[in-house]
Amino acid sequence: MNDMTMDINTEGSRKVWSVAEVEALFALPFNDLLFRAQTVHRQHFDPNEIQVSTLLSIKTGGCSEDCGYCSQSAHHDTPVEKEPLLDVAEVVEAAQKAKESGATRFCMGAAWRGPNQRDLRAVLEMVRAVKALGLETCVTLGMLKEDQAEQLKEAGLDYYNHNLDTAQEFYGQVITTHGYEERVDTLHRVRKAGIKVCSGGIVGMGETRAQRAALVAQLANLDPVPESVPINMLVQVEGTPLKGAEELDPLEFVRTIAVARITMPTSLVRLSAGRSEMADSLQALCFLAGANSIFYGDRLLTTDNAETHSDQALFDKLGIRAMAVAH
Ligand code: SAM
Ligand code: DTB
Ligand code: SF4
Repeated sequence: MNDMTMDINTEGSRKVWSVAEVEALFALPFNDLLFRAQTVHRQHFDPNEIQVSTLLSIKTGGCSEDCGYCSQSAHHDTPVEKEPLLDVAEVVEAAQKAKESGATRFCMGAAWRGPNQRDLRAVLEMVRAVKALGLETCVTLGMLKEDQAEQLKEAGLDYYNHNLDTAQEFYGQVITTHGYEERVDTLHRVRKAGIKVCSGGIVGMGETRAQRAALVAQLANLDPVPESVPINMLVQVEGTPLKGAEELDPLEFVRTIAVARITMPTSLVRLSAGRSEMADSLQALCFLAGANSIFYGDRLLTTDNAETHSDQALFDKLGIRAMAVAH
C-alpha cells in the first residue's frame, strides 16, 4: 500500500468521497447546493462566527521550487526580492499587533522547499514566543522530515499548513520540482507528530471542475480530515507562469467553498487568498456557502489582502463576530 492509498479510509463509518460524488455536488443547482452547505454548516458551527488568522511572511523570496502561481519562486522573474529570515523580535511585534487587532491564530510562512536545522531552530523560537502571547500558532515551511515535525510539536506548534494545492493529475502542470506524494508524506508526518493539519488548495489555475472535485475529495478523504482547509483563489502575480490564466467564474469559487463545507463538515473552511479582489456580496455568498475563517490584516505573504477597515465594516454589515474560542 503506498502513501496515497493509505489516505483513503475504506472501512468504518467515516464517509469516503469518490470524485464522482463530489462532482455531483458541484453540479447541483446553485440554490440547492448553498442550502445544503448552510444546513451542514449550522449543524457544526455558529453561522455568524468567523475564525480570524493573521499571516506573516517570515522568510520571503528566493525559493528553489517552481510553483507556477508563486511570486516567491527563484524560477520566475517577479517583483518579489529575496529577504533573510526575520528576527524573533520582529515576529513577536507583528504577532502582538495581530492579537490586538483581534486575530486568534498567527500563521508564519517561509519560502522554502523545507527548512534546514539552523533555520528550524529560529522558527522554534518564534513558535514559543508567539504561543507565549496567547495566540494559536501555525507555520508553513514546506516539506518536513519526521524529527522536524516532532521538534515543532515540542515547541508548542498548533497547526502546520501544507496545501495539496490541486488535483494530483494537474499537479505536474503547475509544479515540477516536487511531487504530490511528497506533499502527502509531509501531511502524514505532521499528523503523526500530533500537530493539527491545515491543508487546502488554489482554484483558478486553469484546472477543470473535475480536478477541483478531485482536490476536494483528496482533502476530505484524509484521515483524520484536516482541521483547517484554506481555499485560495489564485492571485495572479506578474512574472509567474500563471499570470494570464483564465479567470474562474466567481460563482464556481462559491461552489468550491460549498462543496468543501459539505464534504468536511467539522473543518474550518478558510476563504483565503483573493479576497482583496472580491466584492462584499461575493464574500457574503462564500460565508453563506460555509466559509468560516479568513486571513485578517492588510497583507497576505507578498500580496495585498482585503483591508482591515473594510473587513470590520463587512463583519458589521453581516452581523458576523470573530470566533473567540479557538477550534
Ligand atoms: N513554501 C511553503 C509551501 O509551498 O508549502 C509555504 C509557503 S507557500 C507560499 C503556501 C501556500 O500559499 C501555497 O501552498 C499556495 O497554496 C499559497 N499561494 C502561494 N502563492 C499564491 C497565489 N499567488 N495565489 C493563491 N495562493 C497562493
Ligand atoms: C494558504 O493557503 N494561503 C496563504 C497561507 N496558506 C500561507 C498564502 C496565500 C498567499 C497569497 C499570495 C502571496 O501573498 O504571496
Ligand atoms: Fe516556494 Fe512555497 Fe512558493 Fe512553492 S509555493 S515556490 S514551495 S514558497
